[in-house]
Amino acid sequence: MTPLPRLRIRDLRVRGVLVPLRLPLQTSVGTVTTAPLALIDLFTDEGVTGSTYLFCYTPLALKPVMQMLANLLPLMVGAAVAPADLDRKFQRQFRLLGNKGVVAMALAGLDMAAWDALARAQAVPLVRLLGGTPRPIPAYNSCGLGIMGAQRVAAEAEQLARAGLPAMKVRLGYDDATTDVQVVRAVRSAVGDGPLLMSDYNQALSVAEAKHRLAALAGEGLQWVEEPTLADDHAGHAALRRGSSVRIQMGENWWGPLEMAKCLAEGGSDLCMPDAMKIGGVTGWMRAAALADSAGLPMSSHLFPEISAHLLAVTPTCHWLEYVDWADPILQDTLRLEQGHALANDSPGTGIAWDEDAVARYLAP
Ligand code: SMN
Ligand code: MG
Repeated sequence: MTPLPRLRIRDLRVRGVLVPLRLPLQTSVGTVTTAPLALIDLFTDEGVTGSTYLFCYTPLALKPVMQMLANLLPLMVGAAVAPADLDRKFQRQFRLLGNKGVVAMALAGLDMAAWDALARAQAVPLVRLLGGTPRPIPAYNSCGLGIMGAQRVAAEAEQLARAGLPAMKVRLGYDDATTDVQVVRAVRSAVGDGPLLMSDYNQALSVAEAKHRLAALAGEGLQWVEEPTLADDHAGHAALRRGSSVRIQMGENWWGPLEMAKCLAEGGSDLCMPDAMKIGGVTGWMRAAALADSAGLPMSSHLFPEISAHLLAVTPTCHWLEYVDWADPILQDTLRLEQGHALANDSPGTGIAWDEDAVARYLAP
């Protein structure tokens, strides 16, 4: 057998794009109309390239993330493409500054690109490198259904239902509990009894108000309610859980597995949904998956559907993949959806490859 190549980091290319959303999304705390993505290509001496993107939430964060990645390059040129080693090195490097925000995003991007390169070097999809096989993961539709009033949400829900996924997520946080309930009912009557409904408050409520709204939503058959109050208020969410029959879903704002562990230790969530970027890339995800497994918590993904399809396939308590089409316009191949499920690609790596014409079209100024 020919020995596997040992990859060394040669260079990094980072490009910023602003990709318009097909369905703009108004949450309780701001509107997303374009996806500000930092596209990363990690080049190796051996000619293998690892690629990934970072979702920067706001165009204001795009340049700082790109600059941080550029700043990291001299620290790693010539280093082995070894994600655990890079993680150890950079955790130490940023102990004083702290590993959140722009720093954590950049490091997660390097981690995901490194894992992509390793899988490509072995000519296997990431899921196989991680010890699994591509398998169908239940997927819910998270495109659209923003805060826009019962009538418009219901019309959009009807449109989404035709896309064929078995579930969808409604954004809540209207002026009062009655309107939240009206919106959920309007969606339910638009899509019929089939599709399951998730919901999301994006941290909009005080604990007292959240208690009131959870009680109002109790009979509406929601799969979960995301982040009713501030994401790092674990005690607040624990209190809400005790009084609610609706499951609380947390995780998209955990910066690394340690924050997840703290939330779980305080009883802050019924379910969990780490974000592949904020949790620390593939390396962080695998550690989070072990925590969810040991706590018996169903684990879903947040954004990043392409890489999450690989990660969820090796997650012991795999629950739902959050499907968004936000990166689709700049990708050569988009995530496969079949019979209500997402399926990781069976080609080498994560399956992320740029549509260069589209990248040129959406390049950030
Ligand atoms: C969300 C994530 C990213 C941008 C806007 C809204 C939302 C989700 O919290 O869970 O999809
Ligand atoms: Mg959310």
